[in-house]
Amino acid sequence: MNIAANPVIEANQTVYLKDYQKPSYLVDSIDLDIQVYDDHTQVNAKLVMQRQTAGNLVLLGRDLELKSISLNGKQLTENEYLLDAEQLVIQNAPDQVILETSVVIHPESNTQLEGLYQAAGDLFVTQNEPEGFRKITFYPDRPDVLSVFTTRVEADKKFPVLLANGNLIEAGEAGESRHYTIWQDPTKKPSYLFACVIGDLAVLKDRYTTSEGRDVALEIYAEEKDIPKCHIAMEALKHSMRWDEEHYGRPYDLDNYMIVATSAFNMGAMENKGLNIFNTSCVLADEEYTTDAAIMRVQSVIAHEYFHNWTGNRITCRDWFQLCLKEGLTVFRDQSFSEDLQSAAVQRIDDVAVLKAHQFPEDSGPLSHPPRPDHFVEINNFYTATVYEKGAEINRMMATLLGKEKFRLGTDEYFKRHDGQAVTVEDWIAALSAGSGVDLSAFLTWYNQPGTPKLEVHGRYDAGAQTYTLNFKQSLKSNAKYPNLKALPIPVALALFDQATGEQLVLNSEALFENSVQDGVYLFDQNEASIQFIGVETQPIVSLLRSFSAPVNLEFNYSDEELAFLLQYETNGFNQWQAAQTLLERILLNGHDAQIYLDAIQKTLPFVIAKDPLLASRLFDIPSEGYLGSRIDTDYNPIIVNEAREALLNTLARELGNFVKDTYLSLDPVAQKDFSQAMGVRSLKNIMLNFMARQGDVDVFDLAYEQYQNTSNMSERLGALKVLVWNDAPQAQDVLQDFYTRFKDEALSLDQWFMIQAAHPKATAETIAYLTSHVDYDLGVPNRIRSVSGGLNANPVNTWSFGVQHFIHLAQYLDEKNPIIGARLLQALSRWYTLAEPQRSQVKAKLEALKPQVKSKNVTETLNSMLSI
Ligand code: B3K
Ligand code: ZN
Repeated sequence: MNIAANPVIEANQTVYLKDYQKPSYLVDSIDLDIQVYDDHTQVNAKLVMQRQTAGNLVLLGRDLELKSISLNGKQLTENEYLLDAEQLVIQNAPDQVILETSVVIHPESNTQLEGLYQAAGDLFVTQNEPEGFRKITFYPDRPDVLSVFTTRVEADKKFPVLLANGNLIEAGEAGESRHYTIWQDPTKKPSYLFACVIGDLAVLKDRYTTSEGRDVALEIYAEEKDIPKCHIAMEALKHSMRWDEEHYGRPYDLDNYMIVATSAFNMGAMENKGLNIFNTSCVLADEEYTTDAAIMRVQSVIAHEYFHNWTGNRITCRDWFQLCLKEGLTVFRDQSFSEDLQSAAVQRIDDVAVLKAHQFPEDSGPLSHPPRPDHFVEINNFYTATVYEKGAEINRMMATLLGKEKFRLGTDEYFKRHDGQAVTVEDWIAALSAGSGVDLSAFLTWYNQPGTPKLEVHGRYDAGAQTYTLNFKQSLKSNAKYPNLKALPIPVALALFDQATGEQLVLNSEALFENSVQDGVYLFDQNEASIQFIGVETQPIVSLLRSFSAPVNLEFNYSDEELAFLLQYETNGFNQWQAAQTLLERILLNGHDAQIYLDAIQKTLPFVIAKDPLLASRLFDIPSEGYLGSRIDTDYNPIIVNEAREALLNTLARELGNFVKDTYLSLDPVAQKDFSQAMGVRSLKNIMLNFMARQGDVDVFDLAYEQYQNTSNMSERLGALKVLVWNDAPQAQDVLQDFYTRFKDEALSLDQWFMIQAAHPKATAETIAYLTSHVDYDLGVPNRIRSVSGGLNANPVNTWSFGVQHFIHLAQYLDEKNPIIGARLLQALSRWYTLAEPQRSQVKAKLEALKPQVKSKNVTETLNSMLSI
C-alpha cells in the first residue's frame, strides 16, 4: 500500500512544537516478552489500547523485522496496515484495540547503543530515552503515552541476571539451559523509561526505609571486580533518598531500586523507573582508581537519576520539546544536593564554570537554541548544555527570588497537581506561581528565547545625598530566527562593601525583593531601570550577581583595584572567585598588569587555605585556552591565546617564589577533617607542583616521582603523572609504563592514561595516531573515544590544527555506527567561524566536504546548523 498518501514521518523532517497533537490511542497496559538468543532477539508485545481522539492508530518502529501482527485476535495481512521505515499505521481501527506483534531485533549487532544492545560479551542493556523503545517493539513511542508494563525476560542461563522495571513476580526454567523472569511495574510510565538487563553481573545490596516506612531493597549491579567500587554510589543513593524527603517532601515509591553499571553507554546515566542504567564512569568510585572530581561526579549523577523519580518519571514531559522541564529542574536539584557535599561555594563555582565554558559559547554561536526549543530534526541533538545547565539556572533564579519556603510551597503544588501526568513548562510555572503566591509567568520568556543577555550596570555615588544609585540595562544580540526578543526577569543578588574597612553594609532600598539584613535580591525585569540605596556614608564597592544569581554576561566598570578588593573582602566565595576570574581575563585578553592579582591573592590565600582549601585551589583557576577562545568572536588565533596564558603562568610561577614549594611541602591531605578539605589540599598540591616545574625547581621531578609512587590516591598519582609527562621529564616514559601496567584492566583508570597523553601540550598527529591504533583503543566504547578526543581538545592549538581531521574522521565513521556520539564530537569544531583566516576557510571547507558523506539525522542536523552562520 502506498504510504505517502498518509501522515508519514519522513527521514529528515523538522518537527515543530506548535504542531503538537494528542495521541489518537492510549495504552492501558503492555505485556512484553523478550527472548534473547546469540544471533537475534525475539520480542512479543501485547498492547491494550483505547482511542482518545480521532485518527489512525500509529505505532512507531525502527529496524524491526515484523513476524506477525494481530488486532483483536485476528491476524492482519500486509494490506491491512501501512509499514515504512519509521512506523506502522492502521487505518479505521476500532476504539478498543488489543494489538499483538512479534518482531525480531539484533541487539548483538547494535552499535548505536540505543534500544536493546549488547554492551559487552555478557551484558545486554537498554537505552530508550528519547526514542529507543521503537527499536525494541512497535509502540506509540512518545512521552505522553503512559502505560503499565509487565515484562518477561528469557535468556540462556549463562546470563544469570534478568532484570526489568518494577517488582519481580515470577521466575523459572524455560527449557533446557534457559530461564526467565517476569516483572511488573505498578506505576504508569512512558516507554522511554522502560529498561531491561540481561547479563552476568555481581551485586551490592543494601536497604533503605523511607519517611513513610517503606522498606526498599537497594541493588547495584556491576562486574564482580568492581563491586568494592560501588560503596560510594550506594551511600550517595541513600543520602539522595533522605535529601529528597527532607528538601522536597518526596519519598520513594517502589519496593526496590536497582542500578546497573555498563562500560558501553553513550552518556552518563539513565533514570529508567526503578532500574537505572549507568555508565561505569558515573557509578564506580574509589580513591585508588578514580579521581576526586570523578568521585564528586558519581555522587551527583546518582542523585540526579534518583531525583528524576519525581521530576521526570512520576511527572514526565508531554513532548520532547519540554525536555528542560525535567532536566533543568533535576540538574538544579542535584546541584543543590552537591552543595551539601562539599564547599558550597566551590560547587557553585564548578557549576558556573561549566555553564560559562559550554553553555555560553553554545548560546552565542550557530547551535544556539532556547532551553525549550521550538523545532528539531533529531531530538538526541538537544541534550545540550542549554537544555540542562541553562534550564537549571532558570529554576535557580526562581528559587532565589522566592526564597526557600515559598519555593517549597510552589514545588509541593506542582507535585500535587501533576503526579502521574505528562506536562509542559507552562504547567510547571503555573503550579510554582500558584503554590508560592508569586506570579512567575515572566520566567517563561527564559525558556522560549535563545541567547545570553548582556547586563550592563553603572554605579553612581552622591556624597552630598549619601545615596548610591545603580542603573541597569539589559540587551540580547539580535537573532534573525527570533526577531521579537523580550526583556527577561533577572534576579540580581547584591551587596555593598565599605572600601575602608572591607565590611559589608546594611542595604537600605525599597526596591529589593528579599531584603534580608545584609544581602538583597533586586528583580530587574525591564529593558532599563535603576535602584537607589540611601544612608550610604562613603563611596561603596558593589558586588553584583552574588552566587551568579542569573545566567547573564555582566558588564560593570570595575577598576582592577576594586576587583582585587572583592577578591580579598567579598564573603560570598563565588563572587570572590569571579573577581579573580575577571582580573585574570583582563590580564590574558586585554594585557592588564598581573601584579594586582598577585598581590591580592598573596594577601588572601593564607586565610582561605586555612578555612576552605578547596576554594583556595579555585582562586588559581587560570581561565583555560578553550574558555578564552570562546570569549573571542572574530579573528581568533589559538596560538596567541596560548602564548598569553603561558606567559601569565610563567609570571605567576616566578612571582610566587618560595610560596610555591613551601605550600607544597606544608600541605598534608591525610591531616584534613573531611573529604572536601582533603580534596582541596590535593588540588592545591598539584597546582604547586606545576608551578615548581615552571620555576625550573631542581627537585620538582623527584618530588613528582615520589608523589606518584608513594600514594594510592588517584588524584595524587595523576597530578604527579601529568607534571612528569607534560614536562617531558626523564621519568615520563617509566611512569606511563608503570601506570599502564597497574591499571590495564581498569577501564576508567586507563581512560586517564589515554587522556593524559592526548592532552600533552606538544601532542602531534602522530601521538593521536599512536593512541587511536593502540590495542586498548576501542571505537565501540564512547568513554575511550572521549578520553582521547577530550584530551586532544584540552589544547585548542592542537584542536584547530591536526585535531580538525581527527574530529571530522570520527563524525564520518560514527555517522552510521553511533550517530549520537558522532554528532556530539563534531561540536568540538562548532566555533570554526571565529577563527582568523586562512584557518577559518580551511576548516569550513573541510566541514563542507563532510556534508555529502554523512547520512544520519544527528550528524546532518549538527553539521547544517554549524555551517548556517
Ligand atoms: N535522561 C538521560 C539522558 C538521555 C539522553 C539520550 N540521548 C540522562 C539524564 O539526564 O538523567
Ligand atoms: Zn537528567
